[in-house]
Amino acid sequence: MKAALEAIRAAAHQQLQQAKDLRELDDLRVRFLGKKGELTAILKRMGSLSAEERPVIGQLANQIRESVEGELAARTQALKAALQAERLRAEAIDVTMPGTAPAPGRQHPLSIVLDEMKEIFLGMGFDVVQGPEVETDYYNFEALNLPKDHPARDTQDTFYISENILLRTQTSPVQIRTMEERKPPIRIIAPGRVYRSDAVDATHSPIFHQIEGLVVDRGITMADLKGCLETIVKRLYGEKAVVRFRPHHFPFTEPSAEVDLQCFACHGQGCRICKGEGWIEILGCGMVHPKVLSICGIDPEEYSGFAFGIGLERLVMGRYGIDDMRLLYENDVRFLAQF
Ligand code: 2NM
Repeated sequence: MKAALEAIRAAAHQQLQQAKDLRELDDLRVRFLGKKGELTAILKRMGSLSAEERPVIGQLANQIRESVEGELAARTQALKAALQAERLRAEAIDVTMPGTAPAPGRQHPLSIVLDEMKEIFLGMGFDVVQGPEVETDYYNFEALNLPKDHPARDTQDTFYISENILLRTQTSPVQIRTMEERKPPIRIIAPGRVYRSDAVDATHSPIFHQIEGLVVDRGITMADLKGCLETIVKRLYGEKAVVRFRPHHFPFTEPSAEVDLQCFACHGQGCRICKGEGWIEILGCGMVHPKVLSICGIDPEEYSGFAFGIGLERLVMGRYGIDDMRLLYENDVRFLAQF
């Protein structure tokens, strides 16, 4: 019996050392220490022993049980530690690896040029004002001296929401609202989105941007208009920029003019960029019509003013050599990343 017990001790020791995982260890625990295990089987046969042998074998059996239990606990501990170490190794994060940098966003070319324009006008004492994009017929047309049958009112050009509500076709309604609210002197620009029912092509979009300006005070003349606009064009295009004022007609200004920039590529000779004209139209302007001033509650006998409107898209396209307006709205990052 003693030999059988020693054999169990040796077998248990050898197999515990060889066990490769926790399941194998548990199988060994059942096999050696369990109720139907090998050690229990031997202890059951103790009844057959003599009174002298019984305590000796009993003590040895207990010793072996304790030693197997101890070794089992130690091996379990060791295997758990190895498993944990392996998991930590597998899940380890190398904090010294370079991160994936998020691509920084960039300013849209329309915003770059608009910000530059605002900076120029703020420096000349203008306020930047905003107004609604959904307007009434009154502010978009009526107050601007556009008679009911004027072609610019045609539904082909204007997005109507109802008979009297529409998407503004220029930012002039902002200037009407400002003249109603403020007393002269007024010096404002109204930049913003405007809407016209145009088909999309390389030079047209139903949504585009305008910067309109307005100056109202005592004694404002056409000379103020010319000086102000020449200054702005030179700030934008450089001191060498050459401009000309060409008579035009707008219902809301009298007299009215369009301003052309001499083509920087051919200096007025005519080339592909200016389509053979030698000049590129950049803005419309004029002295605010006395009727418009009256409508806004400003006495045209006491005050006069000038106004102008610049298309932002055309400015941006000229600046960066962009030949298709659609590029400005498609938001293709390969395009936008270039500015
Ligand atoms: C332009 C051209 C000429 C203009 C006029 C006014 C207002 F409200 F004062 F009457 N605002 N903007 C104006 C004048 C706009 O855009 C090409």
